[in-house]
Amino acid sequence: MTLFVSARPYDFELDPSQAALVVIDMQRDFIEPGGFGDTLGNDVSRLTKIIPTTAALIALFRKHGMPIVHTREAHRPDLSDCPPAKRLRGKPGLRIGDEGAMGRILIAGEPGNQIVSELAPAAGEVVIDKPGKGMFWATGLHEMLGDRDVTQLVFAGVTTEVCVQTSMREANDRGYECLLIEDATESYFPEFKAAAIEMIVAQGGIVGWATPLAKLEEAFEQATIDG
Ligand code: C5J
Repeated sequence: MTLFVSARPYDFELDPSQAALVVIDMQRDFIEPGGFGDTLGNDVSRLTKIIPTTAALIALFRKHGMPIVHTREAHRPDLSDCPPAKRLRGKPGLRIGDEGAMGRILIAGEPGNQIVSELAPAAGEVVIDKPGKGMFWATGLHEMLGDRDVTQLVFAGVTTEVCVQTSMREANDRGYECLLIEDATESYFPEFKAAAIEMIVAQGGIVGWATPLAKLEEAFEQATIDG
């Protein structure tokens, strides 16, 4: 069955038997006050606003029994997977690995590294700890998706122009068709979100497609009506 999802730059032809949802880095470190995003001087309330849309998107995939992957930007406690070039960049109040309000910043297993409770992974859903911005670097995710015959990825999460866009570009290079749900992704900088989406859909969808959640829901409803 193919679902025709109204999207930019043109309809996305979704095959539910070959698609997975990827929810990028909806972790407390980026979204809640006191986390890494906050210590970098960002207004984290912008990111909190997409939690309901992202929850509805997750619910849609669960309802249709489709696979869901959650990622977290996470480093090992000994920081052996965090190059100094990443840890030492900028002049943040706290660096990766430092003790923050929710435990050590961006360290696997710490309270701040957990996915926000509203979007908590369910049993059987894949959770990937990624040391990079992109979801394929040092994670084994490509092989895992291959084992499940996934060829299409629907994207949500934060931040649009950093980990989401990097992951979409990596996915595009690996042959996946990628659809970004525009109201289930956010940036600390509205202009960067808008520009990232334009870059993704430009030139005939050089990286992929983009659409609001309502259009994806409509496509599922239409398929139900058509039987
Ligand atoms: C950042 C991310 N912004 N998940 N990480 O450092 O986008």
